[in-house]
Amino acid sequence: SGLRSKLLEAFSKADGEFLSGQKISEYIGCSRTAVWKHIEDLRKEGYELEAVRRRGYRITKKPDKISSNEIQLGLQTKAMGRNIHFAEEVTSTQKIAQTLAAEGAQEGTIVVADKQTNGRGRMARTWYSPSGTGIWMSMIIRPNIPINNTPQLTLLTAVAIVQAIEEETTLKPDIKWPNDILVNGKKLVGILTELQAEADQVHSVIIGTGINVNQLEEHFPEELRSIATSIYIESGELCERSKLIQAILLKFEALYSLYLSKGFIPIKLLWESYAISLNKVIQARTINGVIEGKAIGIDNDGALLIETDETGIERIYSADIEIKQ
Ligand code: BTX
Repeated sequence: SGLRSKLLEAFSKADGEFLSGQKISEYIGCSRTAVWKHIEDLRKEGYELEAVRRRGYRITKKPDKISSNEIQLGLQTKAMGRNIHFAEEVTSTQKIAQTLAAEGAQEGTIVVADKQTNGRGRMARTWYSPSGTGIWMSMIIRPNIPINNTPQLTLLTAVAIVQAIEEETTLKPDIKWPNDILVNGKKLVGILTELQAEADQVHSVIIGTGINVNQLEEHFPEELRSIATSIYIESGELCERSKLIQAILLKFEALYSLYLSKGFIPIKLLWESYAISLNKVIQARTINGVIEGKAIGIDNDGALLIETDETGIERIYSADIEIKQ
């Protein structure tokens, strides 16, 4: 609205100095109460404002905007992210990518949204995807691989994301099999891999990644605060989402081309170097029950190998794991 841009203009002129409520109300021509309401609206949009009695307000942090242009400008990939579908708000980027993939979208097409109203995790769980702070992205790829190998792509994606985060921030994230990226034991990233296939022929793989970037602790709902974290919470520094997306696409493209030419082994070695769950006693909750034992590695499919006291070595393809020691 006009008032909103006048308010932002006033702050921009103040150049980081405090602006009193009185000054603001004169500048934009509204009451002090209306000023207060506009300030609250700015906060909801992701602005951070410091309020000091008798001095007024100043903006300490602006929201990080994301758009197709921003992702495209400076992107160094050949195919990944060369076709961008961006929307401010969607139900789920996975759902849109599914439709695009079925309609024949080219490999490397990405769907990015600023906010998801129905972000999905595995097994019908929800993924909290508020606006202004995270990366909610789905990538469409069309590898010529057997269906059984698709879990490898989840591991490959995890490596690409960790490498990109290491490049763009001061963090050193860990990977927890199969799809979590953690910092200090809390979830920073979730990956959801889905596929469209027929018989043993993969038509497309849709890799969804959810990354908490600039959230503050209080931005997370209560029930997530003890398990979720963001780049900002962990590093104390804001991270530009479009830059991080570009880095992820570039790392992904390099690893994916390595994978297509040399197979899973080089990816597996990289993955193992970031994994925290290996050589630890873990408890895996699968659809068929709970398995407890030592995680000894992943096999060439990407399955987790667990050595148990009772049954020897078990291979699991999908589970939630908890590290015991
Ligand atoms: P998951 O099933 O491994 O994890 C889901 C669980 O993670 C939830 O049940 C909740 O406990 C926790 N959680 C929910 N939201 C968050 C969050 N923002 N940060 C940390 N923990 C959270 C992981 O599933 C796969 C998530 C993929 C999300 C992407 S976003 C783009 C794409 N579109 C879409 O709908 N999903 C994917």
